[in-house]
Amino acid sequence: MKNTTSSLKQTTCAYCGVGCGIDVSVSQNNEVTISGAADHPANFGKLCIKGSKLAETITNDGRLLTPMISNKAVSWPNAVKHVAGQLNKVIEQYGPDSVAFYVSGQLLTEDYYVANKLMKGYIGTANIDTNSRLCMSSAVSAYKRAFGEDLVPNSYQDLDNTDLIIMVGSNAAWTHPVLFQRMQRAKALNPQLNIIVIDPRSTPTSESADLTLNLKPGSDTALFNGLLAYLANHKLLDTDFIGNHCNNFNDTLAMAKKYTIEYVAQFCELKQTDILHFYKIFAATDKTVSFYSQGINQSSSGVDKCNAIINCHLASGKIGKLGCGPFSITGQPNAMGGREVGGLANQLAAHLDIENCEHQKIVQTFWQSPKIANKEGPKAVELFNKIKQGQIKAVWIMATNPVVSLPDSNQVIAALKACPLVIVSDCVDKNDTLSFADVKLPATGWLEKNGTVTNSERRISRQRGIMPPAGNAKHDWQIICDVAKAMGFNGGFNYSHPSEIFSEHAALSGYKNQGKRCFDISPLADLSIKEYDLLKPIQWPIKKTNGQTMGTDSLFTDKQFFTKNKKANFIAVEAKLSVAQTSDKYPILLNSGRIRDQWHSMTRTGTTSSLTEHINKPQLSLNPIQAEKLGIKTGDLVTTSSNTGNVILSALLTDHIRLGEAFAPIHWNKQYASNATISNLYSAITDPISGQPESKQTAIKIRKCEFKYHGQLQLSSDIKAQLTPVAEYWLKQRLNHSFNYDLADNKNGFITTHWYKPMMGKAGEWISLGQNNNAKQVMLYIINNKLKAVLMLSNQIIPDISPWIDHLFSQESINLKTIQQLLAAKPDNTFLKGKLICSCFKVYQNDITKAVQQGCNSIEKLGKKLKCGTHCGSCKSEINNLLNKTIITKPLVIKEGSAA
Ligand SMILES: Nc1nc2c(c(=O)[nH]1)N[C@H]1C(S)=C(S)[C@@H](COP(=O)(O)OP(=O)(O)OC[C@H]3O[C@@H](n4cnc5c(=O)[nH]c(N)nc54)[C@H](O)[C@@H]3O)O[C@H]1N2
Ligand SMILES: Nc1nc2c(c(=O)[nH]1)N[C@H]1C(S)=C(S)[C@@H](COP(=O)(O)OP(=O)(O)OC[C@H]3O[C@@H](n4cnc5c(=O)[nH]c(N)nc54)[C@H](O)[C@@H]3O)O[C@H]1N2
Ligand code: SF4
Ligand SMILES: [Mo]
Repeated sequence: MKNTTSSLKQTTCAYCGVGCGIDVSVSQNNEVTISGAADHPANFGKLCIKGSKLAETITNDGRLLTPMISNKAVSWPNAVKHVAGQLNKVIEQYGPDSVAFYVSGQLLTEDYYVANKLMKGYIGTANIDTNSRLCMSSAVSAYKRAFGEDLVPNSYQDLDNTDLIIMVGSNAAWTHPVLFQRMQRAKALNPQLNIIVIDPRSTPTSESADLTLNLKPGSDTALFNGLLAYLANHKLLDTDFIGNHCNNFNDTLAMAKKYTIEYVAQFCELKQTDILHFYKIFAATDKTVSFYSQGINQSSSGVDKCNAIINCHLASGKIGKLGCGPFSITGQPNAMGGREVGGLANQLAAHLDIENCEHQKIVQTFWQSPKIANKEGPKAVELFNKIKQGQIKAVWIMATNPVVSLPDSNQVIAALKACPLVIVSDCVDKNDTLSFADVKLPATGWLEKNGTVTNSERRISRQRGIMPPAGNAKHDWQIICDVAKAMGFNGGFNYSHPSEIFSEHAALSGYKNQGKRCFDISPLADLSIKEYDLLKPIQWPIKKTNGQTMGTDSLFTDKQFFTKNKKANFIAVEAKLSVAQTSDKYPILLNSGRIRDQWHSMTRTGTTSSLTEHINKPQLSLNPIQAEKLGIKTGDLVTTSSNTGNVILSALLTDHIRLGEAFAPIHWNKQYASNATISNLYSAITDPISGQPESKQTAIKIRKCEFKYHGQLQLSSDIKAQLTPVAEYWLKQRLNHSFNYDLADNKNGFITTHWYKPMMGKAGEWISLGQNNNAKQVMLYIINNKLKAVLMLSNQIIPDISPWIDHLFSQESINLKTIQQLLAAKPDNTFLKGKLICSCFKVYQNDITKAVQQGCNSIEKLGKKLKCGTHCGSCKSEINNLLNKTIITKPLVIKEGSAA
């Protein structure tokens, strides 16, 4: 019988900066059902695979449910008293600069606002930085340089109304899937629309592109400087716009002049014809959006790269018009909200500047605060250096996992070990950063939290508290305010509802503004709790006209910018390659990034088998020619080392990677693997302006890693064992009915009684056949005819049959034939299906290839037959890839009257 729905509410996705609206219904027995919100303008009902599987990640298993001091549970009053007392003690003894907060684009705006207020207005220092430093800070600095304020000019509707999208350093097919699908729909409706992808790798995003430029890593500035020079040389500039609305054009062009096509071809390692093709299309297309992300931002010259792109939009007047503009896409769900409240160490609040006396006065007067920070604080990498050097003695980390995400994780660990007081607020009870926490504070998670987030197109949406907090978890804003009050700061933190914080944030944006700052949401300052609860998604800046509250979709339509003379700034930039360069010792350049179904350090997405199947291990993608020289085949374990550390990954040979390069995903960490934390390999090299780390390039060497003994242990998930593998190499994966551990070691007998522990005291038996003809030893553990564990040992890497074994764990009983198949490690043929492609409908590679052979020669036909790609669409580019092996892509279309 169906449960009657007790509530249906709209909230915003927990993951990426697209900011999709989600309708949530909770049945009377607390079953959560979700679907894309049809009326949310970010997604109009669509969700990607991560978003659509959110309900499966809602569980109290693995949640931090109570505050802990030195790993002992304590009450909230004791935890708050302890944290406040210790912070005050450190401040008293060493001054305000001895404490710091490291926060996150995954906090809500209300949480972020009070964290910033406490540090900058009450403790009185700017020692607060955020993981957005690793993500958006180069884009922020570039917008400020060009427009006078951190302003993303675009809206998603520009993607529906454009004729050219240039994807630079973005793998949106996997990282912003709902927007990518929107671009694909726009392309289907508008055959004029060209999509050009600029990325050293070929990616799922480039599968369906009209032109892909696999440039040399780090060389993007040269490509865009060359475009500026080309526009000037061919008299394709918008001279009116440049003359009337821009500063500093001549100096910028003078610097760009040397970037001839020949020079760019050599610098970027691209073909001259491809470059010319790109330049011609750009020049010929009025409506052009440049859509850029971490391939641009995460660089030691990331700010310059962003400005090189913006320069080309200014020079051609492709800005402030529908379907045009330099669109930096945000990563985290509330990266933009963090920018609004001033969560970075070099901002104040409400887009006000920290080292500007007038701005300091505005904020301090508004807050009525005892102090105001008046100089920039340390940026993320520097902040952790200061902790390591002992200048910062207490750090409070909220909603981020820096041991996994900051470069040079060994140094981050050293800093946390050296720090006398490490406080961590998180939703989960274990992650690599919590391992070093003196105090752990349980925070509410998605569906429990209540507040606002702002997406990539400046759209503020509500995340609504639909479920009660898990255990004793509290909202981040409450935890911060409780600590602030216990520190003695009574006046500024007496909020009883997040809407009060939002109102204050909105009022500050309008305070002494008079049109000087674009960020103004003051018409929302006096929303009642009810109005706040009902707030519909709205884009800032927000104005009140004739009693109507109105958002703004596109900026700069009046050609007015937020610099002193209201003109946009061209910025003269020189192309610089990454600081990290290969050498004889480290001959390969490693790139890092995301995979489709995992989110960052996997604290949520690693917990459901629906998301761990698509790519189930950390792989090092390598060019086959390179791999052959190193004697490496797909599936081999390889040790990958740089001058800062090493990891062990599974090799994947693919011609999508340039020679001399490699790619690894950022997600795996100590919770899931012995040694796969990619940030181990990256040095803490940063952009001199933004402080953003160069997280896309590091020099490595690779060698095949030969272990003498291999093992695979798969345990039924009802065996609640806390296994900490002891093998030299291990990898853990959550499947539907089991956990699977891949193991390898050089010591025989490395699988000691340790592995039998979960079974001890259980009334079952081990069945073993010794060595079978695959040189494997297989042992089964069976309780009352039900399979509970399978252990395989071999002197080679064991072929992965875990999906089949997982299926057997779900069976009521196991028969003799299956036992024999298991002991021979020979799965049913039906389980040899190749890679999972469509996670929504569980469609595997072999199903698709077979259907193509039977005549399904389009995504639509395949969708009809197998349903693949018909739900979230995140797998469409991979289906396309399988199809493309037989179908030739169509040539580029350049519109009539195109440039020379
Ligand atoms: N599935 C999934 N989606 C996510 C996230 C996630 O963890 N998982 N995280 C979210 C967050 S916080 C962010 S910031 C975004 C990031 O979104 P993206 O930036 O799209 O993702 P990345 O995979 O980090 O990197 C993008 C591309 O940059 C390319 N690149 C590397 N070096 C260069 C270069 O020198 N030049 C150019 N032009 N390209 C280069 C890489 O090859 C890669 O394909 O994703 C968001 N969405
Ligand atoms: N080499 C390399 N390094 C990178 C990148 C790269 O491309 N390459 N990308 C960088 C980028 S763009 C980013 S954004 C970072 C991401 O890196 P992180 O921010 O470190 O990664 P997450 O796993 O998202 O960590 C979020 C933590 O907050 C917890 N959490 C979630 N919601 C809440 C909440 O509401 N309250 C509290 N208190 N806790 C919460 C989660 O359980 C998790 O432990 O990684 C960066 N590092
Ligand atoms: S694109 Fe996917 S991850 Fe991003 S907000 Fe939408 S549903 Fe969530
Ligand atoms: Mo990010």
